[in-house]
Amino acid sequence: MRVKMILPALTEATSPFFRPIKYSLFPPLGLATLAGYLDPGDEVTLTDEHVQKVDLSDEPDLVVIQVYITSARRAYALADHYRARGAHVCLGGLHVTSLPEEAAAHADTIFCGPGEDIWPRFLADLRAGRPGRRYTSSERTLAGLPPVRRDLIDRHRYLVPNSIVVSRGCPHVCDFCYKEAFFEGGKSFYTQTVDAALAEIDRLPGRHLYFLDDHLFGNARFAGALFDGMRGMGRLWQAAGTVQAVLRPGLLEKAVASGLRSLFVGFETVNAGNLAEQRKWQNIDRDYAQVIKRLHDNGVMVNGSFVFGMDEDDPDVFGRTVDWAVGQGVETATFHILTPYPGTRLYDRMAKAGRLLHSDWDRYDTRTVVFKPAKMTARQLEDGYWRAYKDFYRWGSILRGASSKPTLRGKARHAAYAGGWKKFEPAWDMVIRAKKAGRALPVLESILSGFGSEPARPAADARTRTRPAARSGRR
Ligand code: B12
Ligand code: SF4
Repeated sequence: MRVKMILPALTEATSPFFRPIKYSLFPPLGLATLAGYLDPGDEVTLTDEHVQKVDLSDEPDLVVIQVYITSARRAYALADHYRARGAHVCLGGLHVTSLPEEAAAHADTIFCGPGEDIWPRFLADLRAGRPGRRYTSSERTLAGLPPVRRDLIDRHRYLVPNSIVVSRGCPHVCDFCYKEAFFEGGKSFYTQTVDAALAEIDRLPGRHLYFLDDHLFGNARFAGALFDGMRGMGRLWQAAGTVQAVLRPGLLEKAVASGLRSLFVGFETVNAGNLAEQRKWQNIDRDYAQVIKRLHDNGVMVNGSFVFGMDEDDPDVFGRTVDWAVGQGVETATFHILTPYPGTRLYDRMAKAGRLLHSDWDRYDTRTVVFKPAKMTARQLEDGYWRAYKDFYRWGSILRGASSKPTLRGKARHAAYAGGWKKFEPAWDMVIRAKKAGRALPVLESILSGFGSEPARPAADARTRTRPAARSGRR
């Protein structure tokens, strides 16, 4: 069987005017996972449109497309194209799960939820000549997961080719998150066995790993055993974690001993009122400054994630957030505009209140305001979001953040890492366009390895302990 797997790109990722670095970070892990279930005799290709052109002139038997909200329009166009050419077209992923009827109009078969149970079931039905129209996941396990087909990925196109997930979902229930809708009808947080996860890590070449798990630390027993098992493997790794997980005694130390060097932390907001509104219970009353101090004391760089536009946010929120993050010595920050994804509680709440501005999914990209904010105008929110990026990454802020590091090397590394992401975008652009993203990996590895070897003891005066109510942020 000739199988074509496609991760379609949203328009801006293929635009000659937009920076492609974000889209050249990670390979399409979801599709490579599904490819593991195909037969050895199947002829399979995997195209990631963020980094490659899709050849539309071929005639595959089966087309498998992963649909995110922002790439839905493109995904449907590709699906229509291949159906017209006689292929059996499968659509799955987050957006299909949120809006199955919309997707079904463009597919022969749709898939709701994670693929590990329904995808092999569909393949068996297809080979038996009776493929269904819709498959909905209910059995949630990663037991017996075949090895991810990394051989289908052109590693050199990506800055971080070794992305990996060893769990699915998350134990929390934040209102704005995709996960409750996606995992409906079964478990919404589960892990591989520690042995299987270690075996997957062992298969990855090089040193650097990026765990894309929603909450790698979510099951403390699993995470602790995983980190113990990784000790001595010589890995350097990055991941996402929650405020709560960082504060849990012992786990962070194990992570660091196994090679953790940078953590994406979902602070989300500097207003405690917002946390309750978004049911982000796990962050309420946590000492956010203590989280950053603990990470820095352990030599871990912080990528702080913040969401703007929650109902307690007023036009001052941008300045307050940036000021707080810079003052804490946060190395990099990711800002988002609150975006109500279909299927989430937030979406239902906004829809009921008549606050949604439109359903143009292309613009549900966390950079565009798609709802009426409570305490500012949509324009103020969008302008403030862009200003936050500009203010956080201006040299003055980078140097102020760097000055919170106690040693000269620490200061230099802060400036190199923070400046490297944002200030040298034209250089990244050239590297990526020359299809040499993989060549930048050793640079990233050397910055990360230098970081861990020298825990950055915080300067006492640079950090005042703050609680979310006063001036902090999420996961
Ligand atoms: C890595 C990542 C990226 C990477 C790369 C994406 C990639 N190469 O796949 C980059 C940086 C490019 C990216 C960009 C964006 N992302 Co992103 N990203 C992720 C992240 C952290 C991990 C994805 C992943 O690899 N998961 C692991 C694999 C194994 O799971 P999976 O891909 O979901 O695949 C499984 C199932 O979905 C299913 N499945 C998927 N497709 C199909 C198809 C078929 C036929 C079948 C049977 C099953 C199936 O089976 C797979 C195995 O279980 C997720 C968070 C998350 N937990 O998903 C956010 C996430 C997907 N991103 C999100 C968003 C909003 C974006 C952006 C719009 C903006 C932004 N602010 O980041 C852009 C644009 C994306 C686009 N192209 O349209 C949202 C999506 C919301 C939505 N409803 O679509 C998420 C969920 C983050 C969040 N919590 O809000 N992202
Ligand atoms: S902690 Fe993160 S992944 Fe978990 S439900 Fe909240 S936003 Fe989603």
